[in-house]
Amino acid sequence: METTPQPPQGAPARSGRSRRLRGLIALPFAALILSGCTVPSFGAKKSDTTTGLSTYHLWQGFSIAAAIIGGGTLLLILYAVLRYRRKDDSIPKQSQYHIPLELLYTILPILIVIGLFATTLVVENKVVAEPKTSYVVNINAFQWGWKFSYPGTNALVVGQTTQKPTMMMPLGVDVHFNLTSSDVVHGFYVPDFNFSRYALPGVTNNFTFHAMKTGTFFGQCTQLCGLYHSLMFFQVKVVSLPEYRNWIHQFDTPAGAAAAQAAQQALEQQNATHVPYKPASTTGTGAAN
Ligand SMILES: [Cu+2]
Repeated sequence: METTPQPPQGAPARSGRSRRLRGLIALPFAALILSGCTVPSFGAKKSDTTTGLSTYHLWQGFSIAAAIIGGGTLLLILYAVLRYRRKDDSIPKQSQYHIPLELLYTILPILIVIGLFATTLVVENKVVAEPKTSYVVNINAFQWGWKFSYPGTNALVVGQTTQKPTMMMPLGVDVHFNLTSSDVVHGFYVPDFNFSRYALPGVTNNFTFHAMKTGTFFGQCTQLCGLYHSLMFFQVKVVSLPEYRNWIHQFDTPAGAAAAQAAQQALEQQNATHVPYKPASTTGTGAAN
């Protein structure tokens, strides 16, 4: 009698198991790809200021540490699950009270936390440091726009609702900023600088930028501050020191002074009436735009 070869018993169960195993191994990689995780930036921006770059490097360090620790933990779990899965009713060798191992998994996490804390402290101190500098910009946020003034000079830039004012700053030097708000809480955020800070009424927030690259960088308000919050944009333009000085001196000319005065008047009018600026008007932007 002719017989057809039969698959050995248990084969479908085994192939089902290996499919599950492959799925389990693929899962972390799929999560990595689907989360849009980019290496080596891990989704962050490489900043164009010295402090922003330090923040970026800190973020990279944290991401790499998390990947190593998370990956290692996952591998250990998978190893234990697969290697010691139930095969029969016997109890596998027990290895509790292994003092060196217990010391290792107690001390190692503590060292990791100390390392992360210490590096964070170093970077935070760098970000909030206020080195002495003669370059100062006052930033004032209001509903709904930005005013940039330069103490000791006539330079003034005001951008109201529907405008995008440009804050000028020089390249390669420390620039000190005093950030205030005239009315409610606003948020001063420049993504390319990895920097965000509240603009609070009645409080002056200080910080320093040291730009490493010329260019124009986008900024916006990040606190829901009222009706026209979504239009509270600005730009940061980093230029060479001579260019910056030239720009400041423009405001000493009659035309520059008149533009600055018009900007100031338009701002006062808006602050008094809370009526958004009409883009059809010709006043309000200062000589910078
Ligand atoms: Cu705002």
